[in-house]
Amino acid sequence: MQHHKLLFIGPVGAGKTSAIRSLSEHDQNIETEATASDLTGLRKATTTVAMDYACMNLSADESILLYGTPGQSRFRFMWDLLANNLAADCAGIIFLVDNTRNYPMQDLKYYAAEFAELIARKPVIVGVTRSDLRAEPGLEEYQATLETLGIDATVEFIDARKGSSVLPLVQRMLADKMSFDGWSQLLEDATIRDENRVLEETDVQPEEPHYEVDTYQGAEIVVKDSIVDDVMNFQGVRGAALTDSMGEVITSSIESSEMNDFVGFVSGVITVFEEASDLGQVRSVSLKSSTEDNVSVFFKGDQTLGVQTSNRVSIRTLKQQVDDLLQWG
Ligand SMILES: Nc1nc2c(ncn2[C@@H]2O[C@H](COP(=O)(O)OP(=O)(O)OP(=O)(O)O)[C@@H](O)[C@H]2O)c(=O)[nH]1
Ligand SMILES: [Mg+2]
Repeated sequence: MQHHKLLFIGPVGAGKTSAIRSLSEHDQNIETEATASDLTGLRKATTTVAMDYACMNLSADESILLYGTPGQSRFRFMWDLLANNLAADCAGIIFLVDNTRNYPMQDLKYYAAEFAELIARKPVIVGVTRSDLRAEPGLEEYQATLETLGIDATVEFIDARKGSSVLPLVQRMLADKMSFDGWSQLLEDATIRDENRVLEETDVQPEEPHYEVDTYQGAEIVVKDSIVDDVMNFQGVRGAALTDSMGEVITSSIESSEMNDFVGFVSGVITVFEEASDLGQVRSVSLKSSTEDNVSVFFKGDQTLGVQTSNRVSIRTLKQQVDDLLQWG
């Protein structure tokens, strides 16, 4: 029996689980979905915590194994396991990107960097989902970003909920590596499954979480001022300050002017840190105090977010919460 593996990667909610589900008989899949209790929950009810797996048995001697990564970076230990172990010998990567996220080009760059080693060795096809909800950015912008990343991949709009939309990507990736030639029958079957699913879904209306789709702001990241209010809602946060590239405070809920100045100062010296330490791009700096509050400073594009917390709050938890906020903009 010859197994051909494909790995689905991409950000939260891009449709990796949906795509794998759409290609297979659902009851035979392995999914590790958990209720999304964090910000992801605004966009969809569940998120993958470990991996997706499904097998397409095509003939007595050929099958396709589909592996999906979790999108959330807190589960990145699984990225490593999938990329270097379970799917290290995959025939190709299907890279899904959600067109309605705030910074899809940033998503592309982020996951391209995280899976750089595998991407360098394998063919990649990029599928952009949810373009029915927002048409911008267009395919040319993805193509241009891929070029700057040095990735030679085709990009197309797909609907990850529909097997008939996902299957052509699989076919393109694998057809010339396989002796299987029943692709048109597979496509017909997938189309019928899609239609049946639409009928089932109109029978039972699932409670979809709702969120507004903003208009596309372009590739440049701008953290919204409201992030300061959002951070203030986290447990143990005493204050937060957002500064610009010059270290000037844009907005702050921290009263102490020394602390505000300090956040601005860190944003100014971080490039020096980066060069002197040879650590590459620094994402955050945390100062832990044994008696007083802790201060964590996060860098995103040209802006810097400083957060003052009670020293009872774990810096790791705070980082995760802020990472989520910054990713969703
Ligand atoms: N409107 C629309 N919805 C889509 C499209 N593609 C996928 N979806 C929906 O988007 C959501 C994608 O969710 P998942 O498949 O769980 O995404 P995922 O990439 O596995 O996410 P994580 O496991 O959290 O990383 C589902 O609610 C799909 O129904 C599309 O093209 N258009
Ligand atoms: Mg998933």
